[in-house]
Amino acid sequence: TTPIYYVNDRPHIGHCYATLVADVLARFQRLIRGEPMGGAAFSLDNDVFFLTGTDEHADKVVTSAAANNATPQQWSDINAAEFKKAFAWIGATSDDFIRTTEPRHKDKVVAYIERLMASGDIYKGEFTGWYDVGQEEYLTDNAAREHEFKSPINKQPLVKRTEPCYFFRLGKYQEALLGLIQKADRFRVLPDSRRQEVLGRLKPPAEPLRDVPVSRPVTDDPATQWGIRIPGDPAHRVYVWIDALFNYLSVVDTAERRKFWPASVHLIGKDILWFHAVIWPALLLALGEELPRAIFGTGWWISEGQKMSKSLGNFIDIDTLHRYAAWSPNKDALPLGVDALRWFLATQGPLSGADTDFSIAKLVEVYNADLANGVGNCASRVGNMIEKYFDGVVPDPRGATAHTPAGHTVFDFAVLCDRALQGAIDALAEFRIDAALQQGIWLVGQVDLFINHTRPFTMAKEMDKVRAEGDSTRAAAMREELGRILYLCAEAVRIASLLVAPAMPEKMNQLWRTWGCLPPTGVALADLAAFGGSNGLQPGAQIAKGGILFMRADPKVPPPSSPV
Ligand code: ME8
Repeated sequence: TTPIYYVNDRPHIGHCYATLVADVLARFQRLIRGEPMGGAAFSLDNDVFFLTGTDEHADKVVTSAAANNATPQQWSDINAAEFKKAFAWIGATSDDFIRTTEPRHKDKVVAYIERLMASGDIYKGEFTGWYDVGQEEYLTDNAAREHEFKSPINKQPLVKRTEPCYFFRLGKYQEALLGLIQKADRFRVLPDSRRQEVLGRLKPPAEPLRDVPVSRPVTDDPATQWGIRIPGDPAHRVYVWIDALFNYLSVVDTAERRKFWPASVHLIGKDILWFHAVIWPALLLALGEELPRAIFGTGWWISEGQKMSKSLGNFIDIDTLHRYAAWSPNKDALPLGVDALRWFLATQGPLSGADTDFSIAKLVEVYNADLANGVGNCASRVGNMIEKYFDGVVPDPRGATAHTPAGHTVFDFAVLCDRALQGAIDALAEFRIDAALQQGIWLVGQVDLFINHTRPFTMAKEMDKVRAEGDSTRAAAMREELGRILYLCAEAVRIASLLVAPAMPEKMNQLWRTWGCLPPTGVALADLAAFGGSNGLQPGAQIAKGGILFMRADPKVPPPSSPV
């Protein structure tokens, strides 16, 4: 799952990033299971269920709707459509898109609240506290003091509020949560830095968890009337965060989809870690539901060295992303493309570490290194040599999977490909999509190294010379060796292409079509990636002349204009 996004505004790079990370993960998992084209059709037998959506009952949706002369529902409709469009453009293969204003969600939320009221985990009381209006959340007294009564996020002053209110007995679950997070088997908080962050707030000497408000009052002010009503008490509505967290369960809480719970992972940004690593699992414990297997908190994108802000003019919104993808980094007008952007975001993003700077210079650098000079160049070199020296017919390695270039150690591609595949799978177990994708680039690097050591183009020239001199036996032997080398290269590139495809599905499809090696549906990754196996490149098969995958960026071409 991804976070569900507030619809007060249009999507930006942060939203696209969170959904992209989930998409790469979903595509990888489908590929592992043998659904390489993934996401085209939703099937209930498909173990991957990828959920995204929008969080619509926020007060800031009411505010921005009013500022735009729209009702909250109209404004939500407009922006939810923008999110759907943005995610379709970025190529997200989500299986469902939940909007919290949909009856299928609202009805379930009411039922969950009723259950929690019946069990006594939700009760009525009165609340006074420091409220962060921008974040729509209360801070603890300590946290408010620590931040000098200003929002830690947007630095606006906190507001002191008192209100009758429904509470959730969070305190009751502190010990259970602490145990679960420490044990990290049924419920993992990842990466470890995020886990430590949560543990620090759960373990003594941290102040004991207080029960948390789960409602907001409803008054005559229309601004307070947006949201799901507390069952049996229409003077209160469900706090937007509680409403939102329930989306993960409400969507799959049907007879056909129940098997998808518990979620494998909630991918979130670090800003919403507390809600996901503490409040949400406590609610689930109270409901007697299983906990998600993992929460993974990513860092944030910043832009050209600074926090993104509209006033600084460095805000990377969806239109800016469109412009970057449409920009051609060379004079041949081949645009950078969505796949290159996906690659950059997925491999260079703030997945598990510090906040990461988005800069055009870095985008171009990575594009050249990994794509134009990496996968693209290697695939085209190998394809062109097979075209030139073997009329585009895949040469026969006669069972060989390894070759030792003169004066070098052996290149055993069966072993190298296996290592890359295993590396990717291991990385995915920790949700490290960046490291998983890099395995494909590493493998391409091995092929490049192999080409540099074996110099097939020089070999081809020598072969022609030997043949011209009349030594046809030697020429034939050379041709066989050349064919073996090129087969090893091509087959390794094919396997590398599988490992980068979750980030670059369009471009790798283009390669697979020209090489005639489109992965058949229903074959698991382990079989697809078996070197020289029945799903591999077949000796004797014809490969077509390929178009260019990625055209090298020309440093003389000016970068696209600044974000705003
Ligand atoms: O918090 N870099 O929604 P939201 C990376 N509705 N990721 C970013 C980012 C940035 N600069 N800015 C935002 C909410 N994000 C709630 C969530 S979930 C039950 C409810 C990502 O629209 C990040 O993952 O403010 C953040 O958590 C998410 O967008 C949601 O942003």
